Amino acid sequence: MPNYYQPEIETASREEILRIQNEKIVKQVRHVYDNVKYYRDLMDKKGVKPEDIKSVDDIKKLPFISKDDLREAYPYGFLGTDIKNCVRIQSTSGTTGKRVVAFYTQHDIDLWEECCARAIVAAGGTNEDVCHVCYGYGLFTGGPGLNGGSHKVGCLTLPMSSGNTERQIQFLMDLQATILCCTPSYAAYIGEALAEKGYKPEDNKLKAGIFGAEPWTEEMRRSIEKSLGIKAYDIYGLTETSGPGVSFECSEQTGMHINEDHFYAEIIDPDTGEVLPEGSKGELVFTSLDKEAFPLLRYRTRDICILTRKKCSCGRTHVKMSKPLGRSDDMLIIRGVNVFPSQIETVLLNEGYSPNYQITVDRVNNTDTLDVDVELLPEQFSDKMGEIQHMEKSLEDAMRAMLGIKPRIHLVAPKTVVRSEGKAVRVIDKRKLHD
Ligand code: DLL
Repeated sequence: MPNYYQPEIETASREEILRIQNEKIVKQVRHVYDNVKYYRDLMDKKGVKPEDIKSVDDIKKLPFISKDDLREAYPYGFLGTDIKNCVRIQSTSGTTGKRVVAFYTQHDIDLWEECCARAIVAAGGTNEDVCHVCYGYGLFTGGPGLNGGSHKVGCLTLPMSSGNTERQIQFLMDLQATILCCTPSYAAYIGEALAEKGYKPEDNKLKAGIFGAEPWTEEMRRSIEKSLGIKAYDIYGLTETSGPGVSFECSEQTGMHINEDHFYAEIIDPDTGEVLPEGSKGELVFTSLDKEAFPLLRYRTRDICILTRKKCSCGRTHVKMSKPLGRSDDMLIIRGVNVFPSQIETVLLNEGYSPNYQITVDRVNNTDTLDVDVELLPEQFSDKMGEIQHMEKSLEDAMRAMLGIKPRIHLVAPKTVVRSEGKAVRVIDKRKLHD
């Protein structure tokens, strides 16, 4: 039986969703125009007035905004309300340049937490669950978002934050956690650490995991589901739009329902800005529909996705987005070939290797190099040089078939690739250092 947190809106007819969106967009655009000078200037420059926006169909008339705009307006330039109405800030995990700082009123926090509650209920959560949250707490939105959603559902919430895997495992087992929330790379690590302690997947009480904040493949999903004995659900979001919960997976596990009563999604051609029809692959753009403190109109996420309104067996009617298929800005171009780290991960898992790897890109004598350190599983480990070389070669061939170029593979001993407790840093691009 499908479960909903807010059944009325989650299963509303398309006409009803559109009616809500049309009503909200008019107010949201007026709110932004009246309160956010930075965006008002952009609208004026484009010659668009708030009264030109009568429905979501008119959104395409509005100017885009990007991370660069947010950086330029840092810290208060996009604030949509008086600071005295704000109760919280969160910030991006970015390590380069100025961080994005997002503001929240209590109304904004309530809506955000409701979105996360929808995700938890879609994963089977009820007030009988013990929800172990080991996304980072603090400025990062993962911990606070899922923590708030878990409270709203009425789960017993373990606000673990990230790190200290020993302690994570002790609480997870002792308190018999049933839902695990963290990045997929950390979930894989927890699975591995449990196995090392001699636990089998059936020894824990977990039934579901809610994993997001970084790209992960279907192969990675299957591997986590197996190691923890759970069903693994994807969750998506970004600080700019409030945090996790912009979209979430349901029992069908074929994409994430976007909470369309709060966010309007478009897919555009990243080069021309042209809005693409449903089913096309392109850059995801979000418009908030009812935010007070940090409303963003036509925010370019840089995430490459596909949207679909195909009927979903879970009964939800909100549009679904594919897993992000990469980013328009972190796609690697190596010797002219576009390479997504997720393609490398897919090959590794298909070939029976672990999801612990590190990609290094460099430029030597004006030629790009691609090196991948791949950790061997204990049972693959061998001290025979010939065997290792043979495995490296066959993995290189499998990579070439997928990527179109051949990386250098280095099989390394178990436990030598650094584990991440938050978002995994999969790629080191040394070319940037030479530029
Ligand atoms: O990562 C919010 C979040 C926390 C989402 C916990 C899910 C769970 P930022 O740090 O601002 O916010 O990073 C946002 O992370 O534009 C995507 O590129 C990527 N991302 C987020 N969720 C997913 C996902 C949080 N499920 C950026 N799959 C986004 C792939 C994801 N990429």
